[in-house]
Amino acid sequence: MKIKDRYKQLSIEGKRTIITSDVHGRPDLLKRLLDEVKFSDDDILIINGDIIDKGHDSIGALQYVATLMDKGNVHVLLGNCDKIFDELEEDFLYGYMEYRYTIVHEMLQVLGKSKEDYPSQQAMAHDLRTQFAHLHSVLKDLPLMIETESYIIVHAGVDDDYLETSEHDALNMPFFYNKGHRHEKTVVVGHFPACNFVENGVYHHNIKVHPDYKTIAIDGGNEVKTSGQLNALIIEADGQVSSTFVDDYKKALVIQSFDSGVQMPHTFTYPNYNIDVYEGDEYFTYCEQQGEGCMVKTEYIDFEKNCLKDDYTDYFHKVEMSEYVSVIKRLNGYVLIKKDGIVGFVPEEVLE
Ligand SMILES: [Mn+2]
Repeated sequence: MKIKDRYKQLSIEGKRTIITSDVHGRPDLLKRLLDEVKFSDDDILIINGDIIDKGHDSIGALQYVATLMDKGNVHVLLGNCDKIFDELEEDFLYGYMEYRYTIVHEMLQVLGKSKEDYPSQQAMAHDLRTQFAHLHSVLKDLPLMIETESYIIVHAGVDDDYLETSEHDALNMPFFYNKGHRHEKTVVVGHFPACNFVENGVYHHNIKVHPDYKTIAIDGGNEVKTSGQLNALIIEADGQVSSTFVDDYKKALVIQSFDSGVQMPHTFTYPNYNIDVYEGDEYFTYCEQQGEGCMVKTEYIDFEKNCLKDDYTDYFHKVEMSEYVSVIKRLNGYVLIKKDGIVGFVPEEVLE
């Protein structure tokens, strides 16, 4: 299967168009996102793959997306995670299910069964496909790409000869944003969280528009990254582009202004977790990566493996008294927050 075997041409000219991706079992966030952008019947919505898995409600996400698709102005693309109904017999499935929460877990729960209740994996696959045919049918014939007047929309990436791109590459290509391409049209991809492409040492999950290539990465790392979010790319009827996002972190009131002054922030993201670990205390430890030094919050360090446990930024936010910020994680003496979409620390005493 190649893109040329299953793609869709769509005219969006003169229409406001919303593009999102990587909903990952969060119909609640998708609903909030559509409220946030004031999605209406006059707009076009494109969901760029990965409706299911990782989040807690893949079945709900599929059902919600199915009702949206009935509207006629909603177009859904296939993502690699949405292929799971075709992978029920695969050897890797049970191993994958050990570390990822999937729609298979949910379907088994609905049936009140566990995988051990079946005589074989084949028997389970057959039962799930029969009992949940209505869910499978939502995903079965989704296109691999949507092409508009000015955009190519695909879950992970395209080759230069884009119609010849294999299904596997269209759904799995990992670093397309940095790879570049030769297309006249702008390529919009999800799949690989945009935060992994670090610019100026800043860690954020907002949509990234490549400065040199006509590529836009829209995956906000929802359900994948500790501080992730669900993004929307908004293309106005006149072609103007903007973006917004929703997340569900709790807000906290700033009770003391804080400013750590000028900084040159460092951010380390997956898969670049190896570090050299030097001196530190219970709060921060001095570390280096390829000669670049920075202070790492000590809880983030795996001292046995000399690596980070998660994406890390050493940025400190400037905050003003009586504003609200989103709390990602409370750590020893400091809190990881999100402000204006950017992730960074503040001392714990500045928050209520
Ligand atoms: Mn994906």
